[in-house]
Amino acid sequence: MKFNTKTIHGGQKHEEATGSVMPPIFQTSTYAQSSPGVHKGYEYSRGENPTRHALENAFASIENGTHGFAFSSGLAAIDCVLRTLNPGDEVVTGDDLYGGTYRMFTKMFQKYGLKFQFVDMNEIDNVTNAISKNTKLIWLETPTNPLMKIADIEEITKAVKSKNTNILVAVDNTFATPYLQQPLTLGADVVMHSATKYLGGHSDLVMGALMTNNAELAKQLHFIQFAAGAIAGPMDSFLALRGIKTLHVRMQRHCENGKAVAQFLANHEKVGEVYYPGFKAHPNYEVAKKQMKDFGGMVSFRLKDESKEAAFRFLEHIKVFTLAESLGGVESLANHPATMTHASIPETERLKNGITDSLIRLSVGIEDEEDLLSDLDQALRS
Ligand code: P1T
Repeated sequence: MKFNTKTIHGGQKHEEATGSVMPPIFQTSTYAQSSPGVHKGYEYSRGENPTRHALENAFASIENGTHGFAFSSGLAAIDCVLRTLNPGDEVVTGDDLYGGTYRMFTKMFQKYGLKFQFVDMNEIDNVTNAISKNTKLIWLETPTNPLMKIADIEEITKAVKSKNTNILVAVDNTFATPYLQQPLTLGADVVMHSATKYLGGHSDLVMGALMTNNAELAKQLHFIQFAAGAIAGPMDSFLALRGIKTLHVRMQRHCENGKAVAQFLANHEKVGEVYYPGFKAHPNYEVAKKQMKDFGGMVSFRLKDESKEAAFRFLEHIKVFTLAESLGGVESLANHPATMTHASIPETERLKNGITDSLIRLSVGIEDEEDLLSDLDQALRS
């Protein structure tokens, strides 16, 4: 199956009892047994639930994986991958990450003896030079949140595996989605999503996903999902499955509108730097072009007036865009990373990496381009 067909049919089958085209919402915690241990494959919904199972099959299919797992949030999915490690193990990751991921690495797992190195993934040598005999995991986010840096998944994976085939490469594919890039096909071992974002697509659920084609790793992830318990519920699983079925058409429009917004901002007299991997001037444009089908719907920028007041004035005047955390829904959102999504990063780290008060991040939705551009223009002139 090709990708657009997969989003609708991949890993899916009609429900057997009635032919129901969509899986029913099996809103149950438990399942009747005829004798102790004798059941129909389902014992307790933390372990298995048919609606979640249908979604997990779809998750696996769209990322070209053999196994998919649905969690109660994106962070719960990241937590699951990190729990495969042991005290003393090391992780090499990027210097621009979602604030919650950074917080989990530094505030949750560091105290259990994991060590994290944050490097600029632009240069593959930065990654390989950070590898020690204790390195067990490379955590890539590409494009990064919020500075839209691009890491070369295929080349980094090759370089890492040539040093040590046992090091796992994980990719947070939230910003790109499998419509734009498929990390497992590029050699990665596991893909993670905040399915809260583009996979769900409608800002109506919080969910995480893991996909892999490594059967041994899948066994570990499944055990942790069951034993730690951060599973996605049946209703949310149904919503996410419905969302995935339109991923390709939504992404196409997100990309078109993202391009229009990026170009509009780049030509606007009030706007300074624009961060968008589809610009030839982007430092990783060539990698983005090679690795991604298009450039997505996320755009970050700075105002020429770099004061916090100017950024806040813009964000208080947008009308079609909504000022809110999150991204990837059909509606356009704007975010101030320094005070919202990335506030958990210590100020000195934030500033060193470029998350200043003048930085604004847009999640460009699928509304009419004209309405989006005129809204931005009036807010920029406010
Ligand atoms: O919010 P949650 O579903 O737990 O996912 C966490 C997460 C992980 N990875 C990336 C790249 C993310 O962007 C996120 C969540 N991000 C936001 C809420 C945000 O507005 O950036």
